[in-house]
Amino acid sequence: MSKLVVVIPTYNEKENTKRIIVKLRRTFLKLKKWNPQILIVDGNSPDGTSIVVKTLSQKYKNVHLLLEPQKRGLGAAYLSGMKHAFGRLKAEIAVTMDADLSHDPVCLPKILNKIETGSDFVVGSRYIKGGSIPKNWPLHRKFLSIFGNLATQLLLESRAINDWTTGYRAFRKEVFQKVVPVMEKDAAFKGYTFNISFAYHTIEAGFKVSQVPINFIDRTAGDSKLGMEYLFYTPIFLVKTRLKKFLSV
Ligand SMILES: Nc1nc2c(ncn2[C@@H]2O[C@H](COP(=O)(O)OP(=O)(O)OP(=O)(O)O)[C@@H](O)[C@H]2O)c(=O)[nH]1
Ligand SMILES: [Mg+2]
Repeated sequence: MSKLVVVIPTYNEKENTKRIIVKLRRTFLKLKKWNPQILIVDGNSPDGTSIVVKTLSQKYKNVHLLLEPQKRGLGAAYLSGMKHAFGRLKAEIAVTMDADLSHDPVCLPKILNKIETGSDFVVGSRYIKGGSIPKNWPLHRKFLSIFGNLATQLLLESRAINDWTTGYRAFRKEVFQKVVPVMEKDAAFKGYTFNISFAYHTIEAGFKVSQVPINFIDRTAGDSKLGMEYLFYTPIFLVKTRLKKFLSV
C-alpha cells in the first residue's frame, strides 16, 4: 500500500485540529489502497494545539506532530511539513489541507482517485463547475479571492488550473523533488505565494495536473490568519515571475 501523508499547518487551531483529525480518520476507512497518515505542523501555537496533537499521536499511530520553534508563516510550515512527510515519514503522496475544516475531508477519495488514474498534482478547486466559495463571505473577501485568481491566471499565462491559492491539494514525491529546489532559488514562501509558486512551477515542469471541485466551508471556530502581508507579497511575486518569463523569451 502506498503511503500518503496529509500535511496540516496549524496556528491556534486547538478545537479545529481535534475535529479534523477525527474526521480524517473516519475518511481514511474508505481509502483501501492507501496507508494514510496525518502530520500536523504547528507553529508553536500559544493556545496549546500541539498538546492536543501530542496526546492524539500517543493514542493513534498514524497521527504525527512536527513542532516549529515559532510561527514562521504558511509557506515555511508547508515546506518543513512536506520535507518531513517525504523524508522521515517516507510518503509517496502528500496532501495539504487547512485545519479549520474549510477543506472537507469527504473530498479526499475523489482527489486521490485522480492520482490513482495518473495525475501528478491535483488541486481542490473552488472555481470550476461544482465548486464554490462561502455565500456569507464579505464582498471584499469574495473580490480578493476571485480577482486574485483571475489576475494570477492572466499574469502567469496559464489556464491549467482555475484556483491558484487553494490549500487543498495532492501531489507525488517527484513533484516535490523537482519543484522545491526551483522555488528555493526564488525564495517564494511568503503567504499565498507558496501555493501559487508551487502550482506554477509544477505546471511549467510539465507534470500532469488536474482539478476536483470543492465547496469551501467558512471556518466556525478559531480566527483567520489571513493578514495584510498575504496581499502585499502576492502581486510582487506575480509581477516578478511575469517579468522573468518575458525576459527569458
Ligand atoms: N504552522 C503554521 N500554520 C499556519 C500559519 N499561518 C496559518 N496557518 C494555518 O494554515 C491554515 C490556513 O490558514 P487560515 O487562517 O485558515 O487561512 P485562510 O483559510 O486563507 O483564511 P480563512 O478562510 O479566513 O480561515 C490554517 O490551518 C492555519 O492554522 C503559520 O504561520 N504557521
Ligand atoms: Mg482557513
